[in-house]
Amino acid sequence: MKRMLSGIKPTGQLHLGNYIGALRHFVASQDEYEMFAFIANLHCITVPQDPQELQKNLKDCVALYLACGLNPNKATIFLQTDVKEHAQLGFIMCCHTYMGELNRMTQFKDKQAKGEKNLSGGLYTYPSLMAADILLYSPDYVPVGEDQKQHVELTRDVAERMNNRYGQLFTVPEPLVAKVGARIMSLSDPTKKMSKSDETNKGCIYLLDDLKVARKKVMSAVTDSIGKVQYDPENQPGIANLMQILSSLSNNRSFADIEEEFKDQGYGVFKKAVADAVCNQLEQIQTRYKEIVESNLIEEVLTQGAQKACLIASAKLDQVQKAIGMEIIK
Ligand code: AQP
Repeated sequence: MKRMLSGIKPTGQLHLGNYIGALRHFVASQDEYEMFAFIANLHCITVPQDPQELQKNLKDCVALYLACGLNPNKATIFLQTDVKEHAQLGFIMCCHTYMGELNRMTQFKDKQAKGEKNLSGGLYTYPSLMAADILLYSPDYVPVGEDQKQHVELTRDVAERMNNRYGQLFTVPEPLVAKVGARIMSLSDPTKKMSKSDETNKGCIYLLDDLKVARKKVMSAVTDSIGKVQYDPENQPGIANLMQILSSLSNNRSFADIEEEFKDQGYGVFKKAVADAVCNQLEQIQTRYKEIVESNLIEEVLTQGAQKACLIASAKLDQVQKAIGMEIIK
């Protein structure tokens, strides 16, 4: 069975972009692949966090993994810091990543360009830690949204560099980026990605949003004055984004099919259909979420997941350290 790994950093509440671009693919893949899904709590602290809020977001993230359909009997679900090897291999990876490579990473550059002050060293070197997160488990595939593809490509480069230098250490993974839904845009500004760090909250639908609030966000989504439901991301980015959302939430329905259904309808009717699809999905997730947070499932799943992940990660770290010549006793 081929292996797949992915993670989410709950720097805030998970949103529809995380679900469409990443989570639903984890769920769809768990029967066909050996799936590893982790919660990237080290990555969370690359930006300032309120401790109580972080705790809540981490627990919610596990609950949402499960509520969205990840099955702990099929997928290994764990917290990054429960497997200490991530931080240790992360440092080794950092020592094999060039500063020129880190300078090219767009996520860091974007934050810098926005003029954000006091960016941390952890944020700058986070792609090296991400390489460690991936390579510890030798996955064949890493399903990600468009924004993370560059980081998986860096992971491939560092893996190949180390394989050339020390002998075959790492499986070089492939990023898997879906054709539709890999970059869900903000509803209030469809030229920007839907993000946890949305300052206004209006453009981002959180998976735990009240259904009325979510519906209102869709109904107020920025569109255009063309008045035709058609897939034209360049001239109609708002409508194209809503079409991506509707397609992703309705069994990857084709754009042609959506255009046909709404060809003689106004944007109001189309937005209502998108809002119905979004609220339907959120309702299912939230019902299951409520049951999970009232049970002991979160602790059980994380304990079981960490045990399995630790075995694999410690063997890989040992192999790497031996190959580099770092170990004496083992
Ligand atoms: N808008 C999006 N559309 C499609 N996929 C997305 N992903 C994130 N946003 C979108 C994918 O979700 C997975 C987990 O991402 P993450 O939460 O670890 O990091 P991120 O991409 O930095 O997410 P945010 O919401 O933009 O966080 P902040 O605001 O903290 O920077 C990844 O596979 C990602 O591609």
